[in-house]
Amino acid sequence: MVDVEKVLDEAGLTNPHVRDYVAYWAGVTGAERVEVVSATDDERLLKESLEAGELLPVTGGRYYSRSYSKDTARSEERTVVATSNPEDKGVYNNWKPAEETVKTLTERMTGASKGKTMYVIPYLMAPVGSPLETYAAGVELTDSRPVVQQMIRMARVGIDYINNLADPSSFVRAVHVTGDLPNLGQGTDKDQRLFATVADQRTILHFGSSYGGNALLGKIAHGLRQACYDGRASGKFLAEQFLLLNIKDKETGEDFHVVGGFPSASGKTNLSMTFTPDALGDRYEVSFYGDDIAWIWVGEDGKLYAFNPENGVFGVAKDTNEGSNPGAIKGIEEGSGAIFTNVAYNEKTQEVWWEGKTKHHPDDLDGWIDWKGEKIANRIADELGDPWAHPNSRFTIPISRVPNAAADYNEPAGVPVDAIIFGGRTRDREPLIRAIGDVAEGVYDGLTLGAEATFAAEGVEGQLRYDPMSMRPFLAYEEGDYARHWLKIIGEATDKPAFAHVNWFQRDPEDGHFLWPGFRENVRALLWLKAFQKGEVKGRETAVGVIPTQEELDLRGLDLPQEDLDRILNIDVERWKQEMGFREEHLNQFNLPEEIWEAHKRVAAAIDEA
Ligand code: GTP
Ligand code: SPV
Ligand code: MN
Repeated sequence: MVDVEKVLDEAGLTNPHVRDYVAYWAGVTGAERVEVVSATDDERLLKESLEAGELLPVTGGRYYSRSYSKDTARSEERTVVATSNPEDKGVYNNWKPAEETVKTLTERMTGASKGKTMYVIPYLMAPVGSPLETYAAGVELTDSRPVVQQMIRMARVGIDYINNLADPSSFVRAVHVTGDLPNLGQGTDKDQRLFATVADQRTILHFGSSYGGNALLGKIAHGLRQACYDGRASGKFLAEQFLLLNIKDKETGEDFHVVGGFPSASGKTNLSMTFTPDALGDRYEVSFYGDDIAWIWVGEDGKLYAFNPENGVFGVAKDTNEGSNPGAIKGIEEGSGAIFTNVAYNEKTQEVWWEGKTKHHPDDLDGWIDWKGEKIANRIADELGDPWAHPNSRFTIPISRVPNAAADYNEPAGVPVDAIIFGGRTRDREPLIRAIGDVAEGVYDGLTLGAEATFAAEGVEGQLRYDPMSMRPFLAYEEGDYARHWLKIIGEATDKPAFAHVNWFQRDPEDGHFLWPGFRENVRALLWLKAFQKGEVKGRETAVGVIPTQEELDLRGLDLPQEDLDRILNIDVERWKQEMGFREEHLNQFNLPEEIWEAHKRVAAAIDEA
C-alpha cells in the first residue's frame, strides 16, 4: 500500500479536505504510487512518456500520441448527470440518481488502477482572483500520464490553487480511471464506460476512456457540466460552450467583445483564432480569449462580463492549414510543445500530417503510420485516400502560444460582453447574419440553435439536430429551468448585449459550394453587427431579425457572385415556415417559461405575415 500521507506531506499539499479525498480514491482504485503534479513537472513527465513510448517525438520539441482506436471522442450516450433531485432530469442530460451512480462507478473503479501511478492534478478553471474563483478549483486524479500533460496545457495546474482556498472544502472532486480499454465493450450493450458528473456533490467520476473531454476533467466535465449546475445553484453565472474574442478598432480604440455558441465542430476555434481579412487593412485586430468555454456573469456595475476558464486550446486538427487557421499553424510550430493526438505520424522524419493540412497527402509514403498506428505503405492503392488522421484528431497548446491571444486573457475581472452570437452548420435558410433586438427572442434563438444532422439517412431533410445554446451534451439540469436562468442573468444586466445569429455554411442548392468564403472573412459580418449596435447602419428588417444590406457589409477585396450574395442576405420564407413547425416540436419537450413561448409566437406570426 502506498503511503499517501507521506507523499502529500512531501509535496506540501496541506488542504485537509483534498488530503482525505486523495487518500480515499487511492484506496478505491488500488494505485501503486501517488504523485502530486504541477505545471513545472511538464518537462520531466514528457521525458518519462517518451521513454515509455506513450508519446512519440515530433520535430522541434513537439509530441504525438494515439488513443485506443475505440476511444477517439466524447461518448454522449455514456455520459450522465447525476443528482439527488429528480427535478434536474432534462431531455438531454441523461439524468440519473446520485446514489446508484456513485455506487456503480465506485465498483468499476475498485482496483482498476492496480500497478499504476495515480497523479493528483490540482487545478483552477478561472484566471486567478476572479469573482467566480470559488467555483473554479478542482483536483483531478488520473491514472494516465498523457492526461496530465494535456491538463497542464489546458488548465492552470499547481498546488497553490487548492492549498489556499477561502473555503478549503470547495473544490471539484474529479476522478478519472482509464480502465482496461480493449475490454470495455465500447458501443455494445455491455459497454462498461460511464462518465458521470454528480453535480450536487461537485464530484466527477469518469471511467473507461483516456481521450479528450472524457478524460481531461477540468475542461468540459467541470468547466461546462459542473459549472452549468453551479451557475444556476448559486444564481450567479452562466457556463456555456462559447468562444470569446475581441475586435479592436485601432483607429478609435473601441473594443467589441463577442461570445459565441456554435455546436461542436462548427467553427469556434477557427473564429476565435482568426486574423482580419487582408483587404480591410490593419484597422481592426481580432484577439483571442477562448475557443470552447465562457463563464458569464453580471458585474457590480451591471454590465455582463465573461472569461474563459481554460488555459489552452484543444483544437480540431482536420482542415487546419495556413489558409483556414494561420493562428493555429503558428501556435503549433516548432518549439511550441504542442501535443498532436490521433493524426498521422512519420516514424522516420517525425513529422505529422492530417487531412487538409496540405491539399494532398505526402507522396512519399515511407515511414508514415495512420491514426491507428498502421503503416500507410501497407495499404492497398484503393485505400490510400482513406483518412490518415482521425476526423476528431486534435492539437493541444496553451493559450500563451496563440499568436493573437489577448493581452488581458488572464485578467480576473473578465471582459465586458458586447454581443452574444449563435451559429450552426445550416445549408439553407439561415442568412449570413441577423441581429435580434429583444432579449427573450435572443434567448429563444439560442434555444433553437442546431446543426445539420450528419446522419442524413436518419434525419428528416432540412431538420436540424437541435443543440440549445450549443450546450446539448453539457446541460446539467432541465432545459426550462436553464431558459429561466438565462433570462434571469441577462435580465439583471443593465447594459444588454446585442444578440445575433450567424451562418458561414450556406450552400448553393445545385452544386453545393459554400456561398460565403468563411474563415477570416467572417469578421466582416461581426463588424456589421458592431456598426448596427452603435446605430451606424440600419440594416433591413425581416421577420427573423435585421439583416445587413449589401452596401452596409464591407465587401472590399471580395469578388462574390451576386446570386450568392442575394441568397445569404435574404430569408427563405417557405423554409422558415417549415422550420417553425420543427421548432414547436423541439420546444414542446421542455417546461419553458412563458416569455420563450411568446418570443416563439411573435417570430411565427411575423413569418406568417412575410
Ligand atoms: P469543438 O472543439 O469540437 O467544440 O469544435 P469547434 O466549434 O471549435 O470547431 P472548429 O473551429 O474546430 O471547426 C470545425 C470545422 O469547421 C473545421 O473543419 C473547420 O475547417 C470548419 N470551419 C470553421 N470555420 C469555417 C468557415 O467559416 N467556413 C467553412 N466552410 N468551414 C469552417
Ligand atoms: C467538443 O467536443 O466539443 C470539444 C472536444 O471541445 S472535447 O473536449 O472532447 O469535448
Ligand atoms: Mn467544444
